[in-house]
Amino acid sequence: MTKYDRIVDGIRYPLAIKDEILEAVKTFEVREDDVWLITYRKSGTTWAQEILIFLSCGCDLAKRDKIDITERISFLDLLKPGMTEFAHVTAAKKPSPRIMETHMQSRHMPREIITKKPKIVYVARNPKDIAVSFYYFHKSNKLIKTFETWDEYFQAFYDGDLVGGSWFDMNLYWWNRRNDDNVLFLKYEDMKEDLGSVIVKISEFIGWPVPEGKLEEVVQHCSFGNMKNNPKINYTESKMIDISISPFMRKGLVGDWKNYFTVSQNEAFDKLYEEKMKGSGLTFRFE
Ligand code: PPS
Repeated sequence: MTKYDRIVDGIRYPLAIKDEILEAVKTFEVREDDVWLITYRKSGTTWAQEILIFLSCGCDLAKRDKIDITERISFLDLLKPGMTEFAHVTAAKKPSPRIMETHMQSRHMPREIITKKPKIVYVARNPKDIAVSFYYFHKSNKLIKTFETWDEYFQAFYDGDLVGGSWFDMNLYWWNRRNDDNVLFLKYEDMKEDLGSVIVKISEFIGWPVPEGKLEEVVQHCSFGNMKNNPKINYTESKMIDISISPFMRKGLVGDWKNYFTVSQNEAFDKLYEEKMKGSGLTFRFE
């Protein structure tokens, strides 16, 4: 246990996510018409979230502008200073179709996610870029620990000992469910390469169409540059994130890890990656 977090069933959690919340979330009532966005932190959640919100309002910018993200998205692991009602309680009162979001590992997520078969969009990102993005998130997020050095942080990431637990466990769990009818497994790197195709996939999977001739506009709306400059999306107004330390929308690149991993860290991580991913068939683009 630290000043910020503790371990529950092998997974590190911020202290503010109390045991009773974790217990209540397990029996949270999932609806068949929910859309669930599930990710390991820093995988492109906010990006996919914006695509979902935009699609859900018919890609109408005026309608989108009126939407408050925290109202539209029910984020189960939400922590906000001064929060009076926990996310699962608020979500239970929301009308369908809800857009639900979680970073929880399988052992803590609502059990009905499996039995009710809501639509699940899972976004994965290569772990090296996640490591760097998450490092800056630890620095700027006031509710989680800041590491003194990159080396100290790297070891914790390597050990799967950060808030949210092991990247390998979570990604392999959802990869093994990728062929379920209700699961769409996406990769951040593919979104970077061809965002339009991924948007079409999401749109067809959920059944929220992109109006004829509007795809380019959706791609533009969800581009890194546009999202970085939109205060409704980029967390500049958040009390939880100190953007003077690091902006939430930081670089949005594939391959930034090369500026941080030392040669020996990279070798050690590659070895671990090979062991853990062996036989899974799950691959990532790292540059
Ligand atoms: S969180 O805190 O877990 O919800 O973070 P998450 O949103 O999953 O991930 C944040 C990283 O995603 C990048 N991002 C984008 N990249 C490319 N294009 C777009 N539109 C986009 N939107 C968000 C964001 O910049 C973070 O990555 P890094 O590498 O830190 O820049």
